[in-house]
Amino acid sequence: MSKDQVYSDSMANIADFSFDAQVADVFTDMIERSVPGYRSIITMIETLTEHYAQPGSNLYDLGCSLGGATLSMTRGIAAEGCEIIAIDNSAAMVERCRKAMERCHTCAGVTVREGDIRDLDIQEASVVVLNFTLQFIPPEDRFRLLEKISAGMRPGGVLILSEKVIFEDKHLDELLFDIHHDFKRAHGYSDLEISQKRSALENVLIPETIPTHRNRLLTAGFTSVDVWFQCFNFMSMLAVK
Ligand code: GEK
Repeated sequence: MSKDQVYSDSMANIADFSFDAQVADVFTDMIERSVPGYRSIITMIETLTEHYAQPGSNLYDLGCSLGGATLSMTRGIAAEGCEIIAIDNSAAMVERCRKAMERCHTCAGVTVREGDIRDLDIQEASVVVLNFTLQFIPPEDRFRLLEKISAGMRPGGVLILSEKVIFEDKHLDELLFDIHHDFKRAHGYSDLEISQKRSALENVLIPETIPTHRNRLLTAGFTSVDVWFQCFNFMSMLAVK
């Protein structure tokens, strides 16, 4: 696995973060050292897929990056006749994700598409994964996207929504922000790397509170919504149709 050193040298100007080839080349190392609980969520997506995938249905990995969640979904499917659609709008990610799927023995039913998840047609879905992707969608587009996902889901299907979050309680918000900083330092990032990456993400990754996510999912048409995993200021929710 190539080591993430994208922000290790001092930069005069810090451009907005983008999922380009430089990021795609080190993405697995970057996300594992930056997102507390990422590996646990990826592992549990296999178990959740086994539980929720319905025969003859579609499964979607929206913002698939290199296909980490897609691979877990392929391992979890026990139902017959399922298809997986993995989509990302970064050409660099899609190219590498396609290569990973070619090397994988459980991935025959996977189609990898390059495109914007806001334009994707979603139908007959039993499992939809938004694993740290919604936070990169402009806030004004989030409700419409979730409503479209809900409308394209079968009853009893599930959306797995993982996000970085903020907290209404100011003390807790600052505490978990600092602890996340400590997590990154403990995983080998310098203070310079942490602060330069934070500046690059400032206008690109917009986190929201857990109640904001919960209320919007309920309004978008999901019937049962709650957090199933949380580690510091990173969490994952299940939203059942
Ligand atoms: C994982 N789910 O490893 N349309 C399609 N893709 C998009 C869009 C969009 N509008 N906006 C952003 N992306 C993955 C990790 S990373 C999370 C997801 C992170 C894509 C973007 O190109 C990137 O690959 C992904 O969403 C977000 O389980 O880096 O924190």
